[in-house]
Amino acid sequence: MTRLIASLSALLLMTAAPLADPTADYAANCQDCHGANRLGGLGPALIPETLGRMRGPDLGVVIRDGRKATQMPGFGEVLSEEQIDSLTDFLKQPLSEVPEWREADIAASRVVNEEYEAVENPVWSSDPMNITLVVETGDHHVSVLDGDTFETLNRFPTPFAVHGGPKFSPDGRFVFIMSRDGWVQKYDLYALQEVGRIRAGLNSRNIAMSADGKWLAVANYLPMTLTILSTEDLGVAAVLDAKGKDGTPSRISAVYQAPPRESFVLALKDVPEIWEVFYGKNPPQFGFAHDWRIEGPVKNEDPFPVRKITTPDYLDDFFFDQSYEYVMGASRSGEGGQVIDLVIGRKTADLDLPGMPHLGSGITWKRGDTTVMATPHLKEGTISIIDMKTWKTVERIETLGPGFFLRSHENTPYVWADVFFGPNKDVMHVIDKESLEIVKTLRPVEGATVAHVEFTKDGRYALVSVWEDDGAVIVYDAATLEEVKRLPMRKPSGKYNVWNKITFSEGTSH
Ligand code: DHE
Repeated sequence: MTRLIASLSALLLMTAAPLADPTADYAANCQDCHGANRLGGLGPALIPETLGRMRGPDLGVVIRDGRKATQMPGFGEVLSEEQIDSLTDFLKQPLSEVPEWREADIAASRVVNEEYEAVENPVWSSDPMNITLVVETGDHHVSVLDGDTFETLNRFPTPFAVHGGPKFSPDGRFVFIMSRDGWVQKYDLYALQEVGRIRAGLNSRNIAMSADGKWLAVANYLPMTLTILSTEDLGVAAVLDAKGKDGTPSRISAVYQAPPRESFVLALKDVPEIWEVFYGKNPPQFGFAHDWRIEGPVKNEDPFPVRKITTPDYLDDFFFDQSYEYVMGASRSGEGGQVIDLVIGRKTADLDLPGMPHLGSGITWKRGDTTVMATPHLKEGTISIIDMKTWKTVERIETLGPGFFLRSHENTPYVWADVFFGPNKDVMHVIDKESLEIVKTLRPVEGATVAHVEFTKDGRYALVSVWEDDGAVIVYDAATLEEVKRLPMRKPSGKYNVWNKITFSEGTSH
């Protein structure tokens, strides 16, 4: 009898808590917003390439409780803990097949803002060159700040999970913003209106603007392509497959603009090559070097000829000297790096950079009769200083932990360096550019992550992010290092001043 009762209660329990079937649970609860193929719709893509990069609460917690300030509701009442766990595991699996995402698919995704009206002049009276954008990842918005008064001129929604620096048109009027799901948004800063958006990839890394402002290149992981958009109307100009010289497909880690060369330079994740994609009318004539070649003949009608340079190692994070002849590349293994001369298409030096340098955040300045470059390390509490004539490391500055971003400005004697990782994530070091000494360590909010700095056009003020959901941008006097103002923001990440960006200030990443 007792045994019968036990079996009956077990049966009852099983009926109360249905067996987890993540495919069915996904179809019933998630696919309307996230797409039948998990590649996104109204909601973001639910694939490891995107989810693995997201900071914030665990996936299971988001499924159970929802995501604050978004349309993601909680499913804790609908799904059991077991169902949530198996759904979480299911979403962490890569897609068995990555669908095509070619010109036609990209073009079909384009959304034009029907309400957009172009204006002759800005609808505001601020200095157009001192406009500063703040990407607020807490609720996926961008705030447009007047860089003199720090008033917010507008706050507009972006696609979900913006990553990398927005790119301005050369006149500073339009800005292009990319999300990890491959959406590119065009926004008119004069009209304070979105112009439109397009999905250039399914999982993207970053974007780069051509020197003439005509083209925007989008580096993709999924699929393994470079999408080139016309900035005018977000039309698709080209989709280039990333395949190494021997045909091996590769993810594109990042694309960079090299204005004097009229080219985009690509860092590739899966092949030991650097690519240069030319968009100028007269791409350099090739044929004089030995270890690189053009894929196929360069025809005049080929708008984007590709040059593939073989490198002795996999290099996937770049920094350029101000002339854009030399590219410093960090080794994919995280140990060391190399300097490649883009003119001759060859490695010219090795870099002594252990501890995963984050070259993308590098900055340069004149020190004595040379130019130095500084880079943080993602796995070491150090900032390396490299002489750009000899490529030797001249100093390693010890910090309170590994950092992510560095910033300076031509008009300030200091470099600002965050400590993004570890117990001291709440500090910001201020370093003297001559002595290379830490002159002050700021701790504006005990326990809160403090990261990423941007300067106003004249370098007088430094804007620092308190990278928390109820965060802030703190404005510091860049000379006295005193706090001037605190602007409440939702997990502000990067900040971008129009002037510093369009003039390629040496104190900012390009
Ligand atoms: Fe970034 C810029 C790569 C993780 C915030 N990040 C960049 C750029 C690259 C890059 C190649 C330069 C693009 C540009 O601006 O055109 N980032 C990577 C990674 O490989 C890494 C380590 C792992 C990954 O997720 O792919 C990584 N990045 C992060 C984060 O976790 C950060 C802190 C939070 C987030 O938003 O995802 C982050 N990355 C940023 C920001 C910039 C950026 C804010 C722009 C900095 C700037 O000042 O220009």
